[in-house]
Amino acid sequence: MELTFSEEVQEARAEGRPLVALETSVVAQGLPYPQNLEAARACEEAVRRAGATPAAIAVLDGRIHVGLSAGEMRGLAQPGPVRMKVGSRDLAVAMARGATGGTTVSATCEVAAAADIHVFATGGIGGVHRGVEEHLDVSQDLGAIARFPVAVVCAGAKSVLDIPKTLELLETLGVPVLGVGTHEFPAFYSRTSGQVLEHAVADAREAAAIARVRFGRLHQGGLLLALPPPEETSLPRDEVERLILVALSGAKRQGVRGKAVTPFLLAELAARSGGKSLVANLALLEANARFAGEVAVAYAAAETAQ
Ligand code: PSU
Ligand code: MN
Repeated sequence: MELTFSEEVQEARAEGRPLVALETSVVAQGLPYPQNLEAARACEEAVRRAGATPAAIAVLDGRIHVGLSAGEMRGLAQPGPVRMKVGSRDLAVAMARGATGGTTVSATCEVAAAADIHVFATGGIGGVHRGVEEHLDVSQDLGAIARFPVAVVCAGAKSVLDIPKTLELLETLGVPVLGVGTHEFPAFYSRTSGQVLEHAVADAREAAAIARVRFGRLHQGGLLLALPPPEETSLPRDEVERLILVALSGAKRQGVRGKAVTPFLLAELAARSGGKSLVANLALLEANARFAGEVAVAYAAAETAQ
């Protein structure tokens, strides 16, 4: 894969220092300006404080970038020309047409693996949407996580999705889902979902050790590290559920379909929660980035030890 590395990422690679991939669909589609830019910067800083190097991934003018300069990130975040939402299946179109866009979890996993980056921080993954029996909407994120050897740190999945079915499909695809300090799968804004996980890890070291075995010794695909969102800014489940029901009925009424569904629901939730969902979202993104940084450091240390 043809990749364009930022100077910072290039140096980290040359010195064998730990890297953390970051997605940018959250910047281009998931959050409003200027919170999207603040979130991107906070995530990059959190990764650095943990001792790793951030590698935000995006497609700029048809080239796949691994690591963005401050100006490039601002360009993606600022309102202006429509930015493409680039999933794995959109990569070829975006490149051939010289397009610019933010990469989703699926494309970010694929690019990270090609860049030999094995840890990736996002907010929440895509998954099986509610009402799947009618519209068959299942995010390509799940297949990509299964396929590419990347540990994806997330705050679980938003309950705009069907969380039990999402977990079932992850099992079908053979993706380990590890709770971080908990046996309960988190629901993004809320710390609980009612879904119990078989396996939990206590800390970044334990997570990195499992990732090492899976990628280095077994040559298997990705895994999910589910970190509950920070307590202070998390929202009660019933409050989120009420907002989601309104957002979902809005999507149905307006006939929103395909890749437009997730950005539509996210914007509706932000608008209807009076900013509380945004505060929660920023806090969990940063927490995930910090933990991913710690995992990347531990992963690199385990490599040296082997
Ligand atoms: N979930 C969130 N915030 C997000 C996304 C998902 O809580 O910003 C973004 C991610 O980039 C994810 C993508 O990979 O949406 C999934 O889109 P879809 O459901 O269309 O596959
Ligand atoms: Mn979809």
